[in-house]
Amino acid sequence: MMKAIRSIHAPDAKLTMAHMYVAFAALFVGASMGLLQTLERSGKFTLPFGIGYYQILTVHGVVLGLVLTTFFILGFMVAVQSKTAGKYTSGERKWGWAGFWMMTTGVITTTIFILLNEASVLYTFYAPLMAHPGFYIGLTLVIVGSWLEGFVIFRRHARWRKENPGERTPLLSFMAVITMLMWLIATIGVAATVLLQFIPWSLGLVDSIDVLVSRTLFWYFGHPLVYFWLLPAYMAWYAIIPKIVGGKIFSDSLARLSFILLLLFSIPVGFHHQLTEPGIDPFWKYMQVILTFLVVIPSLMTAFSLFATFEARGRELGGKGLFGWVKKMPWKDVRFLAPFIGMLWFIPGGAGGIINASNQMNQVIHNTIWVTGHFHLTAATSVILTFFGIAYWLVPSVTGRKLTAKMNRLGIIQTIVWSVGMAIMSGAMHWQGLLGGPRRSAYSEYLGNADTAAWGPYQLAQAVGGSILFIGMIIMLIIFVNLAFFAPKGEEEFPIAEVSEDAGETPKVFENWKLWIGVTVALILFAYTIPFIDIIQNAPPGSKGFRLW
Ligand code: HAS
Repeated sequence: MMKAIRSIHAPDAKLTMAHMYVAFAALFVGASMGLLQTLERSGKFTLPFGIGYYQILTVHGVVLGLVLTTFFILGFMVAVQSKTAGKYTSGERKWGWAGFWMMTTGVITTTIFILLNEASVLYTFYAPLMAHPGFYIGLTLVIVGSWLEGFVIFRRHARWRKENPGERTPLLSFMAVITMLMWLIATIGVAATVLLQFIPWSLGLVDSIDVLVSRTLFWYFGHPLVYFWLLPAYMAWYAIIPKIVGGKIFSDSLARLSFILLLLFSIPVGFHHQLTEPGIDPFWKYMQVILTFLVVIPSLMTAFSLFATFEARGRELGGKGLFGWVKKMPWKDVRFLAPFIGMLWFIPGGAGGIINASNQMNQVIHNTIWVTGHFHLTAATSVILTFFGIAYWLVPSVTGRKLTAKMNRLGIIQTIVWSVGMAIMSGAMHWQGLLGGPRRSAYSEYLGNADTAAWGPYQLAQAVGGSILFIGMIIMLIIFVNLAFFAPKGEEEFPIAEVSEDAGETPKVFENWKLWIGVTVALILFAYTIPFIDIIQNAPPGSKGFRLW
């Protein structure tokens, strides 16, 4: 029998895998709820045992949007940092575990109150809906736990710099720092609203809440939240996929620059989720829309850089003509196929984002199920297919097992099933949204009305797509369990690409953290200070709220 050879230090691998177990358990719970939602909305199915639609929608959003993503990302960061910067000290690892357990305790606490139907407030927990204090306290634990892990990532990077003075830091380690920095700065907003507004209010210490302040603080966090999901996918696209296709990173500088731009511009743009809200000066909405369009630039840079990598490699292998290189890509390797299909879906997904950000068009799609269609393409396809693509090699690589040809084949089937399911579901959501179909609405309470009957076919299509996605989720779980526990022992590559010889020197300024954090803070202060003072000074009387418990 082959010996198990782990690609990273064994105790670091255990910490990584602990995150992966929670992430994939979350996938099971969350995606099952998703199926139930589409079935309920089709009008052909009634939820059993008095379970409410908004209850399962809350489980779905919290467990997939906050738990699966955060745990997967932190597990991936822990592994990447250990691989590229070197193993952690036992002290660092202890803090990592402390963060992990704090997050896990938070998840359990939050889940209990959602399951008790005392926190059916959806993942955005908009006031004046009031959940049980346990829901908010659980979320706080998740955030503080993630901060601890973030500091471990920072410390390992800083230690590498001390150990290698004057050298360019490993690209993936640098990217992990940006990702966690963005998370840290963004979560200050949600921590502020939860600690200063929601917890005192739900405990009855104060009797009302300022709704606009809470929504503004939430979206200050909410937009960078989606980039926190995206950046790890970009890490794989920039620095891992080139190795899988046998090529090189097109440019180290370009990759670092696009991560810095994402850090700068992804936080001061939260108002683009609040374009229809009264109480925010239109001038500041306009400013934040401009900043939103600036954040599109690094994504376009990413698209061009990836094209360049693929094309250069394809031509090296003899691909001729404009698209001859496409044929030379390793289509039968799921480590490439899954993230590549994710990239393809990001083209319409990103275009949808640009539509959303355009003020006039936002008036058409806001609060319609178009938005749900948008984030199922971006988050639930581009990002998640890339996460699956990472899991196919990461899990066996850190556990000392092999990605077998059989699991590779199953992964290819998974990618196709997921894409077909999502094309049907998300396509129907976009279409129904354009016709004015509302998001977050139950058939039993709204969609079943006589005047909404015309939406029936779209809702049915969503149920068909949702059922196909459910099958995709089950296939993914089979692969995960196989790779984590049953795949043959051996050695699986942890693919990290080298930078092309043709790429220029990376300017030192990219590693000047004081500068980039300073500019980030300045931009946030510019985009938020005046409108925030305005919101507080002109606030209407606080809302008493609707207690759900
Ligand atoms: Fe978004 C709402 C604007 C990107 C997620 N978004 C949401 C919500 C979520 C979400 C979850 O301005 C709902 C929140 C809620 O519950 O209310 N979004 C944008 C913009 C972008 C964008 C401008 N969103 C994302 C990403 C997400 C995500 C990424 C998750 C991961 N979004 C909005 C707005 C709203 C919104 C408004 C509020 C709507 C409302 O009114 O409620 C941009 O960042 C998109 C830029 C992307 C591109 C695409 C680049 C393409 C690439 C792939 C290249 C492909 C290759 C392969 C190389 C410009 C990088 C090619 C090979 C071949 C052979 C062809």
